[in-house]
Amino acid sequence: DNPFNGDTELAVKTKPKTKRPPLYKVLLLNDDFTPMEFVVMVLERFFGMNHAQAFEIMLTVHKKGLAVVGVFSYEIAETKVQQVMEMARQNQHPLQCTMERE
Ligand code: NFA
Repeated sequence: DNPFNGDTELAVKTKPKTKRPPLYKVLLLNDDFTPMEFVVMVLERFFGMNHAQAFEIMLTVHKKGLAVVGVFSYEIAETKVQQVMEMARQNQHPLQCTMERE
């Protein structure tokens, strides 16, 4: 009857599929034993921070218990965590570094 029926029903929208890869926060955790200067060195070496930035983030971890030290793709975040954990292990510090999906 209605010649326009086919045009008025079910206009389903599809999303343009431009999905970004998920990002991961790398977290550094405080402890009572790892020397402050060691943490600063780790932040300089593996997270490209200058000394002032590294000191500031180290103090945040020290005071708040943890801090995000960077946001990366899964593979890069995983590598950073491994590098920090290996450096801590070699120096017998209990420093902990983890990652979580943003
Ligand atoms: N809390 C440690 C100390 O007083 C320093 C520290 C900072 C350790 C950040 C781990 C992470 N020596």
